[in-house]
Amino acid sequence: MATLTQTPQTAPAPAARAYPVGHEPVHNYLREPRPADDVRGLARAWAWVKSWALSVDHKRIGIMYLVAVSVFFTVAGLLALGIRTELFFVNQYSDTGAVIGGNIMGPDTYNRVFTMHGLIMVFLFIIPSIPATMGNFLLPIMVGAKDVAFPRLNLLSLYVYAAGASIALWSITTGGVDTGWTFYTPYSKETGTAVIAMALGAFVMGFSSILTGLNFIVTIHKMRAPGMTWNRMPLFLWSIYATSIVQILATPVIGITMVLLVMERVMGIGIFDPALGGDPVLFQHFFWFYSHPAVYIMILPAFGVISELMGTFSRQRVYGYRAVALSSVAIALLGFLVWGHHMFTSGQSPVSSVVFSLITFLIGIPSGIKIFNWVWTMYKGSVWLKTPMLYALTFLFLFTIGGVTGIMVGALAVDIHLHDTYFVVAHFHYVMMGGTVMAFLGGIHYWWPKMTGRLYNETLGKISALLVFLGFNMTFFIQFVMGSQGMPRRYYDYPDMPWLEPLHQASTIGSYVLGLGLLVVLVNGMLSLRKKTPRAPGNPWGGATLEWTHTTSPPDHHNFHHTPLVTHGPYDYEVLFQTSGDSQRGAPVPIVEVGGPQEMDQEIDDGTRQPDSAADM
Ligand code: HEM
Ligand SMILES: [Cu+2]
Repeated sequence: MATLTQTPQTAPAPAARAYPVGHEPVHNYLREPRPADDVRGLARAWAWVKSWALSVDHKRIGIMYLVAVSVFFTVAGLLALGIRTELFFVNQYSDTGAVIGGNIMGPDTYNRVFTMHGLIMVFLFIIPSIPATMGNFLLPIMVGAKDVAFPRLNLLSLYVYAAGASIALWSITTGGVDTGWTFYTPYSKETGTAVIAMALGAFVMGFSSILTGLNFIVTIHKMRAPGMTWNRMPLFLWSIYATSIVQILATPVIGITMVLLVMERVMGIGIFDPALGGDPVLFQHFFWFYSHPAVYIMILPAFGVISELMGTFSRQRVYGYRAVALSSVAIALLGFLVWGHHMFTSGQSPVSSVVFSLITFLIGIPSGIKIFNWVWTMYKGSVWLKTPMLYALTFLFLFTIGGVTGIMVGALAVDIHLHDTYFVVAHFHYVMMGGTVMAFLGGIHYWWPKMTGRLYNETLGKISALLVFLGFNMTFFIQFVMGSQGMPRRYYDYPDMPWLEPLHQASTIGSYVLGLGLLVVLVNGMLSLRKKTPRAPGNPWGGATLEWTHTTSPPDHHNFHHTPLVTHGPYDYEVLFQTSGDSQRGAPVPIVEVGGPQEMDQEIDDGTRQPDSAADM
């Protein structure tokens, strides 16, 4: 054939090349750097491990976090199924009061199980979830940079997180913790369980959170590509920015609180123990002064993900860009002033309770601004119901319920009744799982082709979204009902309220449906990594932010071949793409040159260029 005899003279002229000479994409971050070809066997495996474990590439660090948080999510999820299974039946008691049926674990084990569930979900999964995985992977690309400002510090954050997580997990081997994830004194001072190890684990992980926040703030301030003004930053970056502020300002407080708790236990310094002149309620102030802002560390990144999804899948400029961006910052700041709403029943002065209740209501305003803008974006655009958008819609539905019930428990008089019941459990699951986890799942599906270079199966994706939606509501909506009827949280049995049994059973069945949905997500991800799965084009959804318009899937080791020049906003779809109806949506055509070789973008966007190395990835 002619190609066999082709000579260099017949190769395309340099002007027509996709990449300028010397800038061809030789690296795919998943494959490169990799061991030299002559390294074989165990040495090769070791070299491969090292190439990941010592990598300062923000993308590889993001993937390593993704693996870690997924493992912890699975572990904590299995513990949750344990909790739900225990509550399936009311226990039966013999005449002597011994439990003779209806339970799978005793009260002490139950206390440990829900505590470990909460601690792992909060500190090991949800706080790092979106910032550490998608934040790390995408933030440098979205600002048009090669990496974060301090790549080595970024790797250090990963190791500090791993060290903290190991200390926390080690505490399980020495009996676990039974205080609830809130570590309230005086019980946390008295209990014989492994509070010290767990507190130290949380302390260490805090440094990881602080260092990551610092890195992101500096990156956003100093490394934006030419033309990437503040008003052109994707909303995901605004939300990560706001999150980072909270991480830096609030995390030291939980750190010092954990240290004080340890000192109280070890040395009896008398700060929380009234017998020594301390005050147990002071602990609650310290704890919530961090942990209410921390709920914004959990939800703000989710807001960012949802903004990206709303824009891309409505093919519409996100309405009220500035309001959406600045409301994240407003929430971050207001979030520092409401911690006392967790303490309405603690005996704090009624005046403070009223003030905390009032400020709590104010948070509803910036949150509402976001919801309205997203809904308006969909209304003005035309919604494309792909899996990520299904999760975004689920988010919108569930987070709204979570937010409104937040206002309900934020109302002083109502909360006196609902405090420490399943109503609160339902509320925070609607915001944390219905909000953050749905955004996490939506984001993972949206950026999966970018991260892995592979397309997941859309049908399986939709099935998973449906199961998760149904399972979630079945599990948790019922808990609002049970809570308002007085079912207390953190109880392993409900002998005085046998009429709740059918509701508990429905909730438990719901949790299995939810678990099944999440299993489908996992299976779908695994299947997509098989060799025969189709390769993802550079921009399968027609996104307009830099990770879609200017990088391959998966991105090159250095992200870009040229620093991009940004001449448009992140959602200027009409400037960037000509689309002619729905059928064209998957294959947008860029019409302006925004820096970097035009041909490169063209090839990436129409999917004709495949990552050179994907075949043997
Ligand atoms: C946006 C994300 C949110 C997250 C992640 C979140 C998370 C949580 C968590 C984990 C708890 C339970 C604390 C515990 O274990 O005792 C809780 C309780 C509470 N939340 Fe939220 N929340 C969010 C939003 C809101 C909003 C928007 C409001 C009000 C405007 C609110 C008001 C409350 C109140 C008053 C309580 C205490 C209820 C009680 O213990 O009696 N939350 N939230
Ligand atoms: Cu709060």
